[in-house]
Amino acid sequence: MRGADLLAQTLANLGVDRIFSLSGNQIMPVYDACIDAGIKLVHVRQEAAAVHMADAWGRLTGQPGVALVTAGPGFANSLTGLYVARVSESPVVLLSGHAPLPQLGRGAFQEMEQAEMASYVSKASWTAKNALSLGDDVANAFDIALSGRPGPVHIALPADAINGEVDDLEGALLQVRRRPPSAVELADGDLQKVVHLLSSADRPLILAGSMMLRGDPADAIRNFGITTGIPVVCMESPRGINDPALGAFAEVLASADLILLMGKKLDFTLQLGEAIDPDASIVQIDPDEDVLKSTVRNVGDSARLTTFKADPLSVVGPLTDVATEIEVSETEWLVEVSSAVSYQPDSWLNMRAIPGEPLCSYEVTQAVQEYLNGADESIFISDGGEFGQWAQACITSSTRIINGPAGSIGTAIPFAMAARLARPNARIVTMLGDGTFGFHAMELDTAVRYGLDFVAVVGNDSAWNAEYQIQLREYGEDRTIETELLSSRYDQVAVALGAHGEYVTNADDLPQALDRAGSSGLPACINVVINRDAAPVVRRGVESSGTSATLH
Ligand SMILES: Cc1ncc(C[n+]2csc(CCOP(=O)(O)OP(=O)(O)O)c2C)c(N)n1
Repeated sequence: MRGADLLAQTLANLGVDRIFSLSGNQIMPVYDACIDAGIKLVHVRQEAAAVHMADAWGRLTGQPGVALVTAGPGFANSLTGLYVARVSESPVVLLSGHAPLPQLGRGAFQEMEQAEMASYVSKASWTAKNALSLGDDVANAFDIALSGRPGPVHIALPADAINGEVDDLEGALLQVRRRPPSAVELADGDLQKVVHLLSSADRPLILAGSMMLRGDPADAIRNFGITTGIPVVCMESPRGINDPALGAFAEVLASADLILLMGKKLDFTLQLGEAIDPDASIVQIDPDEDVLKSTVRNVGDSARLTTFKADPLSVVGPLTDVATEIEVSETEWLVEVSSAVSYQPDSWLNMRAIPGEPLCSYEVTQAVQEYLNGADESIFISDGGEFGQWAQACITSSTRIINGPAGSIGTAIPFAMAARLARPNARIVTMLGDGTFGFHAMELDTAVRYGLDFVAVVGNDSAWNAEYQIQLREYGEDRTIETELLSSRYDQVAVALGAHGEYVTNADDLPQALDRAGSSGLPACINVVINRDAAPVVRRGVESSGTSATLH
């Protein structure tokens, strides 16, 4: 047996039944080993898509998604995926082929400092030493990906290691060691201290970061909010406090007198702390020393800041138990925060296109919402530019995936494919801009080959509108440059790849197009001709849409 067999069997023992991959001669032994290990491969059309799929798998299942790419260029293509997973706090294990160790420094084929490159966008990365180390390498990668703040881990697999002889595979598998769980909990006194701080505040607010938004942690943090009567706001958008999905949240944030950051970074999404009242107390529970240090840099080492290095995932349960002592009542503050977060301007209701004219983004979201409402289980995936902002602002679904604080466009189609594998019965809709569709449009071919159906609604405004809007706003109408696209028939691209296509130019036709797309049993692209609407800005008393000055 080979190192590749030890690797694949270890993955199987860890519960992996599927790897997202793009082939290359450096990793073909692993493909071969997957046959006997009973692991299926999903072979994509560009490496970043494999990592995006692993990322969505990680977010939806709570277990690391595994991606496998070849050395050199294959690995380099996967880096964006690692970055997105890192910033979205999603557990991923990336395996990449690598030149044989004895050839390093001698001009080997696709020789590259892969582990070093990945170190900037992953929790950990290393090059495997030999065939026998591969079992421990993979087990270690899983444990690191899942510990503390979840994230991606990379292992480079030298050709001599994956082809190296493993005499006793069973014995080697028995030797594979898992790290004992290393969650850092809070001492009883500290739990009491946090609860005391919360109960002494008049307008406390709990902010949860990406790691707390999915699966069991999401239920636990919600339960903590219900037990304490303290509003919980989940933040995962690169627009931060200006995320239109959070309504007029920025207004109430500024009047909170205590903020509890649960796995939430005090970073650009909170305007490096500027969005918080300078007199408000800040309590942060976070597993990462670096995150806590950066909070100190942003707030200053002042008496108003209390930090705890601990796992919010492990702390939230015990904190809830201690907090049952707090007297809970439906406070005015809770109502104030809830109504701010759910606020949408009335003017949106009038956003309807004249028949025959391009649709408004808002009315597209309303039809999609109706369609999602018709299913018991739904997954909504939002991606890209101004259209994506409208989608996030207006659509609710039992599960939502967005590209996260990284603000990286292009993930939607790979995310939707992985969502179908993770949730066979869910109704899956993704909304993305026409520019964004171009990143991984060819993955519709992958989706057809693997029978992964979902509905992709492409808002076609023939522009990279988010950037076009910046040009309009910052430089003027006569200084827009190179942000226009063609009004291409992306639906026909889908059909050419064996998927389902719909072309919609009229709002009345959208509901039937969604039904046809959903019941086609194929991946589907609905190409909807829309206006160049600026992203929504939600300010109470300001009854208009426009573009907020945020990152793109
Ligand atoms: C990987 C990556 N490249 C570029 C950007 C910058 N960017 C953000 S939105 C956007 C335009 C998106 O255009 P489109 O998908 O057509 O959506 P629209 O804004 O037109 O609704 C661009 C280029 C980014 N965020 N991520």
